[in-house]
Order: sequence, then structure tokens, then C-alpha cells
Amino acid sequence: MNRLLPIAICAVLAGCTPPPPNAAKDAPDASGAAVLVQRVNNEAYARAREAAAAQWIAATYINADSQFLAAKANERDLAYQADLLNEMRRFQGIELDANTKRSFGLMLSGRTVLPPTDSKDQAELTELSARLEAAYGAGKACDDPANPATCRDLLQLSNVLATSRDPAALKKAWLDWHDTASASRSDYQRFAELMNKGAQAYGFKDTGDLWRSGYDMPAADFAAETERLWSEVEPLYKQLHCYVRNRLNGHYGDAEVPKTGPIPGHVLGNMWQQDWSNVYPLVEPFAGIDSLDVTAGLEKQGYDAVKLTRQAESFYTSLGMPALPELFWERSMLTKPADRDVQCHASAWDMDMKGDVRIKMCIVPDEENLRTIYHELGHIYYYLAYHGQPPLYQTGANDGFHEAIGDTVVLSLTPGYLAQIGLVDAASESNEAIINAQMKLALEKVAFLPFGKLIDQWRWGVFDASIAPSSYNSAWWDLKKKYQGVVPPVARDESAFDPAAKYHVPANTPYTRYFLAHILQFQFQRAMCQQMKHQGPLHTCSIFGNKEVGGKLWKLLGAGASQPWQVTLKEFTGSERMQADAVLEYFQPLNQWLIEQNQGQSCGW
Ligand code: X8Z
Ligand code: ZN
Repeated sequence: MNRLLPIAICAVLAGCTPPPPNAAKDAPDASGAAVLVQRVNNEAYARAREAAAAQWIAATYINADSQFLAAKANERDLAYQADLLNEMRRFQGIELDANTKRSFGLMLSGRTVLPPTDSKDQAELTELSARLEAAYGAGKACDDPANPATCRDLLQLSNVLATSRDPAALKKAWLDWHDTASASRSDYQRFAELMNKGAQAYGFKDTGDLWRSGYDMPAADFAAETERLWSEVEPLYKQLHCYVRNRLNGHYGDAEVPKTGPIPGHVLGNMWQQDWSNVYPLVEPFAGIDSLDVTAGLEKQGYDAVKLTRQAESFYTSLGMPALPELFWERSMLTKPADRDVQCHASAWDMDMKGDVRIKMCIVPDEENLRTIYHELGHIYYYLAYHGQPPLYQTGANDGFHEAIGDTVVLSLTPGYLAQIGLVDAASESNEAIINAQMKLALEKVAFLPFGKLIDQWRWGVFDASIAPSSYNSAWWDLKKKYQGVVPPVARDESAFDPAAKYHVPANTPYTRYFLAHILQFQFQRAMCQQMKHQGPLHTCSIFGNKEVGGKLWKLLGAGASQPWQVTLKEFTGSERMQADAVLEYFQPLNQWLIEQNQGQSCGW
């Protein structure tokens, strides 16, 4: 969830306007700044509660009124931020104590949106934001618009992508969903303009500069860090791409999936080609070894949404973390209501920064949902762990940490653990079984990496105007091709607006966090496995039931953003840098196997 926290200060930035002339009356000093931080922290609980309630209703009852109220709540929030920013300008150039300085920094940098100066702009921005998100949540493709029975929503269309092997059906489902996004183009263009106005009002070059500034390092260094990390994992991705293309070519034939070049987007089992695990049956390295079909296990055991969530909770409690609060069970939305439009994209909510924590999901009992619940509970346990911190520190060490926690825990759902809880039949330790299991996981985690990077490459380009509105769509597909080696299944032109077919674009959630999370989760896992003196390769390690590493993890969560993430990372892993080598270590057996399999192929695109 994109929390709307109090915001703002200008002290550390060049380009801010000077203090107002009457500021000298009560000369600003460091203690005044500390008082202001205290006030922001005190007011945050009530403000968060009100804003979250409006957002929650807008996401769980999508209609004109809930959108209106969410936009108004957001507008109030932006106005509050704008006032604070004005007040904070008074402390520009004053030496501040460490806590106040850090709090000021957090209030400004790394915010997703800063208020444009003009209140009319603020109102327009929040209205557009609500409309874009609602359009995504309510999106449906209808063969006959007059007949609702011919309409399909994202869940239904995604299900086709996941399970059908009929190229025509796949193409149609892909196209139907992507075409629902075309109408959002002009709203998004204006939205991006207004966001830039806000960022620029506080000295940022543009919104991308603002987003990159939230990492306890200069924005330019952060962009270089993401490049470095990507360059380290790119060779592994290319091996996976090469092998999968070859196997899909074998299944679908040259006409549908050419032997060389990029892979068409409809055959990878996912609407956005970000997770390829649904095509595992088509690319399984060794047939006839242990089944890894968790979905079948869930069906057999009669799992429903609550039982799945309880299952995930039990993993966290095995680490010594608390049971989920009663309010979680009372107020979460775990399944899709039949009678109204809701935002089905899974999210975790911290409603009042005190204990009213919830998830919102449209759970169907399958493997993908099982993993997603673990992911969401990672957010929930982060919230619970840092509730003792002042509100300004109640956020991830960086946003990649927040996204990485649940995914790290998922790495412990090894075949051995899954067999133990009866979700797969057996877990043998043969080399074939290991390669199969690694392939399955790589289709999820390694396939994701370029996708995790490219979404914000596109938005950074939109915000800094290197991508003009007239080439929104072609630039999107240039990046899809460059990073993922994927092309659209049919030609797309500028009448389409395919970026808005991905939730985080209309919902305005920065995406680099997921890229970082896909690096950090392996680094976290390696650190915990070292701490528990795990013997054997990294991929065989499960932290299930280990209260000692659970305690260490709880401590990481509890620190929130009270110190630079580099310090938190160093305490947890011994290193203050994000490192991709743990990904490579984890997938070492598969990587070696892929290199052998791909001998003689012309990999790349
Ligand atoms: O959006 C999510 C979570 C909510 S924070 C379900 N994820 C990204 C996505 O779905 O695109 C998790 C993985 C990447
Ligand atoms: Zn998440």
C-alpha cells in the first residue's frame, strides 16, 4: 500500500525558495525543527487512519463515490504536506541533530508524490490518481459490451494466460486485457505532468529524481547501483531465456515461437511475462521425477483462503513471531466479493500504524496465491515489528527491504518442507530433482529480474521527458525487448497504452523496489543460513522453525527506517552493499546445467 504520510521539508535541497520575510520574528532554531518533527509524528496516527480508511473503501468498493472520497482524502493530505513544507523552509541551513535531520530527510525524499503548489493542481492530481487506479481495478474486456456475460476481468484473463496452451486463446486474452488500458493514456500523461510539478516545486529535477532520492545515497549513485546489480544477473537470465525459448519453440513450433530472437508475450504463462512458472510443465527439465505441483496438493487438502493464510502465518510464528492480531482476521479482504468491483491486486495495509493491519487479496487456492500470501504477510510482520518506532521511521529500511521479507521466507518453502506439510508427495535429492526444483523457482525469480528493472526505466524516462507522450507505447516495447527479450504477440502502436495494463503504473507504485527485493531476498537468505550454520548448498536451506534467525529477522524489521539501510543491511548480513552474488550462488546448479543445455544455441535476441 502506498501510504500517505506527512511529508516534507526543504532544508537539504538546493533550489528551494528562501524563507518568508517574517521568519525572523521567531527565529527558527534546531529545537523548533525537533518540535516540528514531534508534531508530525504525533499527528501521523490519526492522519494515517483517515487516509487509509478512504483508500481501503476505494479499493474494496470501486464506485464513483468511493473514488470521490479517496481523492478528497488524498487532496487534504497533499494540502497538509504543502503547509508543512512551507513551515519547514524556515529551518533551511540550520544545523540539526541527527534524529531531526533524518526525519526531515524522510519527510521529503523518497516520497512518491509531492504536492504541486497550486491547490487546483493538487485536486486534479488526486482525482486523476483515483480514476486511474479504479479504471484498472474495474477493467473488463467484453466481446459484446451490451452483454455482461461476455465480459472477462483480469483474474479470468490471467487464468487463460496461465493455463491455456491454445495460441489463439492466449493471444486474445493478452490483447483483451491490454486494450482495457488504452483509455488511460491521456489521464496518465496529465498525471505525470502534475507529479513533476510537485517534485520540481521542492527542488527535484523531476519525479524520477524524487523516487531515486529515497535510498540514503545520491540519486545518481542509486541509478548506477541498479545497473550494477542487473549486469551481474543478466547472464543467468539470458541462459534461462535461451532454454525456455528453445523448449517453447519445441512445443508451439516456429510460427508461434521462433527459434531465435525475442519471445512473444502470450506464451510465457503470465500477462506481463514477469513470472514464467506457469509454463513449468512445458519446460520441465526431467519428466517423471517428483511432482512439484503444489496447486494439486492444495486442492487435495481442501485449502481455502483462510486455511492458506493460516498456513503462511504458521511459518512466521515458527520463527518466533507473534500470531496475527484478531483485527487482521476481522477486517482483511481475503476473497473476491461477488457483488462489486474491487481492486484484486494483492496488498498489505497498515491502517493506523498501531495494530489494525490487513491484507486485501482475491485468493484462489493455488501455488501462486500461496506465495503471494507469504509475500503480503512479510509486509504485515514488518508493520507489526516497527510499530514501536516513531511514525516517520515506520517504513522499510528501504522499500526493497519491505518487498523482500515475504519472498525471503518463500525461499524456505523447499521441496522438503512442502513434502513435510503434505503439499507435494516426496522430495528426493537426486540431481534431476534439484534441477527441476531450481528451474521452477528460476521461472519465478530469475525471469522477474529484467521486468523488475524496466518498469521504472520507462517511468524515469516519462518523467525526465526522454520518453515523449507520442512514443509512450513504443518506448515501453523497446524496453521490454531490450531487458526481457519479449515482444508483443501482435503489433502495437500508439493507440495502445500497454504500460497501464500493469497495476503499478495506474496505481503509481514505484517498481524498482521489487527488483531490489529479488536481489536482497537471496542475500538475506544466505545470511540467515550462515547464521544457523546450514551445511550444504544454499538452495537446500530452510529457516522454518528457527527462532534464533527469526529473532534476528524481527530485529531487522523492528529497526524500520530509523537508520540508513546500509547500516541495517550490514548488521544483518555483514555487508553494507546489495550483492547479486547470492542469487548466482543459489542458482549455481541450474546455471551450470543451462549452460550445458544451451551449447550450440545462439542465445540472446
Ligand atoms: O505487487 C506485488 C505484491 C504487492 S506489493 C503482490 N508484487 C509485484 C507484482 O505483482 O508485480 C510482488 C511481486 C512483484
Ligand atoms: Zn509487496
